[in-house]
Amino acid sequence: MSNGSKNKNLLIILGLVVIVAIIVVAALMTQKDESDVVNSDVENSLNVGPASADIPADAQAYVPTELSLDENGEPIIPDALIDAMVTIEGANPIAKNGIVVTPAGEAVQNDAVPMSPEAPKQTSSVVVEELPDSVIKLSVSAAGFEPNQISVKAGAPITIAITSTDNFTHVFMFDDSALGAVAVGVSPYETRAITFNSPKEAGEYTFRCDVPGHAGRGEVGKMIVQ
Ligand SMILES: [Cu+2]
Repeated sequence: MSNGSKNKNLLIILGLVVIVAIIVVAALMTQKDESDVVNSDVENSLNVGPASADIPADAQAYVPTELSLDENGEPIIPDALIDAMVTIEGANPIAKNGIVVTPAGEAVQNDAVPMSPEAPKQTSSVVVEELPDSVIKLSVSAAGFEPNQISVKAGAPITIAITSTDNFTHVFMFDDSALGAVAVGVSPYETRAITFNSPKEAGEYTFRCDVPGHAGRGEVGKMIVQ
């Protein structure tokens, strides 16, 4: 082989290497851009960091329900609902970056008016024995909450289920207004649940039963955020 054709082959190989490198870099950048858009969109409105690693392993794929349609009649799926998960049917979906969102794909507001569209919503009645392991299960009766202390990771998407274990209606609520929208009401012997992002700020968040007289007789507890 002459020196000339050796050099030519070398140039061709070098050229191929450069092209492959460009393709790889371009692909990586596109991927990064897409996830950045989703993160910043949803994060900004809630100020909660990305917590995809905190999505419970036993969550299931979320099937969007309340979607609007484009001019061709195709459903418009908001970015936040693409590959979203849900821990319990009827609870709020969790976007892939770990932010709990509304069925419209907006970040849930923990300080919204309870039951408003921006608030995390409680599920309808569920069977406590059928709930995934990752769900934090609290029972409440005239004797108080059991357990009356729970620990969660800051900013993580968490699901709390409340079960009334006596003949009373009970209403689970936090004392801090920053969590004022996180509310669950249960009829006697009923279980309902709610999914929301725990506060980003570590600390102790006390909760109570909001039915008059119930907190006074000991239906109180605390959530430790770490
Ligand atoms: Cu109560």
